[in-house]
Amino acid sequence: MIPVLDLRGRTPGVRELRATLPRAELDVEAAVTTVRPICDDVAARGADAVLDASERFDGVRPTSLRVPADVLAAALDDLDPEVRSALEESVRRARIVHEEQRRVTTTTTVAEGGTVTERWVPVDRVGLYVPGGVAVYPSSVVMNVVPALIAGVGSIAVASPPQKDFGGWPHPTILAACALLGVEEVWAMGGAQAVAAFAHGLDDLDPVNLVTGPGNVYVAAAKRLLKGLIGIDAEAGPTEIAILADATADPEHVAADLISQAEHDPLAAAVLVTDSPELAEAVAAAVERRVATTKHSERVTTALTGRQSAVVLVDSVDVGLDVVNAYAAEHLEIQTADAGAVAARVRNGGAVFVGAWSPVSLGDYCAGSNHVLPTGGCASHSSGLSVQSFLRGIHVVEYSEAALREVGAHVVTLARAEDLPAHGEAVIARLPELA
Ligand code: HSO
Ligand code: ZN
Repeated sequence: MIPVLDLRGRTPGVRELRATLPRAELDVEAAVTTVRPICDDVAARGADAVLDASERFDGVRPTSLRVPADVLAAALDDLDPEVRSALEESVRRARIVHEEQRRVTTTTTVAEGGTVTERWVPVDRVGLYVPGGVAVYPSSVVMNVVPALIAGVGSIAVASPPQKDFGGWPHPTILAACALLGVEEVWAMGGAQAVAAFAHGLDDLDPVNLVTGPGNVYVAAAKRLLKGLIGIDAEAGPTEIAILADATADPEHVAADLISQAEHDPLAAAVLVTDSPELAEAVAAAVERRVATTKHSERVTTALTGRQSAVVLVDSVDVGLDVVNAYAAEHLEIQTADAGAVAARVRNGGAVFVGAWSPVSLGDYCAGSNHVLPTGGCASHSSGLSVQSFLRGIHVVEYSEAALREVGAHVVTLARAEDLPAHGEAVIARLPELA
């Protein structure tokens, strides 16, 4: 079922691997063309434009864009107690991990009387996007809100698409998760129109400084279009799982984990990299069997048979490491002998799951790690969502007269070298002896 890519007998370099390894092709640029008029319309007509777009794309026109407080409270009251307690545990663990990401202000004395302080300042206001299309993700509320709260963001707004089956409000579990976390500002809006509303503001919605959270290609396109006016975390693409496994891996675990992420999206990518043809065969058989009975069988089959998924056969775990490092998966599992040592050699991966007992779905919900992660190979240069995503590091420079005098001549020299003499004159105005 999963296409096979046989790299045995070869040790391809990064460039070749990038060209050969399967990857979902997401045409964000084409989607930008689609969303541009929607975003412009929101900028021009505000809430009416958002409501029109909701009607068109979500098939429902919510009675108000802002979710009323009593609807939020009722969602939490009605939440299944078991789901509530699982969400609470998810929040508790995420808090433990993200608390450790707090940044402290540091002051460095560069020269006597000359200091540079780095102050970490949260953005004033964020818009958190929580998808609600193919699936609804209350867990993504946790993964966005927890780091924003710990970063100290003063104003948090959440947007999630209106659902026609729930009176035009976002999915009740999403509302309940917001209420659980103390988020009072929730908007029934999705897609590009939600990102545009966050960016431009509406009559009763203050524009935000930063939009984070995963979404479909139209959300990614709106983020690309409006980046600059707002900050963004990333242009999230379809989810990806890569598993580096050897003969010691349990094929049932490997198959279950590949399917778990394929379940997200027909475009989701599942890639098994192994030096064991026997394991590859056993996994293929287990996948076949499991797919037949899994709930979202059709979606999973499309994902696993798509050109973005593959079983990659390699000669050794070492070559396998080259492959997974070149691929830079959103999620990477290491299911090999001595998994910890192999994982330590991973350079590129949004999150790495080590050994037999750390499936990706643990990380999706309850490991304490964040599940908003770089996709599409972006793990080679970017990190997942964290407290840091909501902070800016501001350098505060304070030099005394003596400290400026000590280095002033160098400033004047460099200013002249760049043919920017007025830069030097700003120093000379203070220290005429440097003229
Ligand atoms: N695997 C997804 C996150 C998620 N899974 C939410 C289940 N719910 C992207 O990391
Ligand atoms: Zn998932």
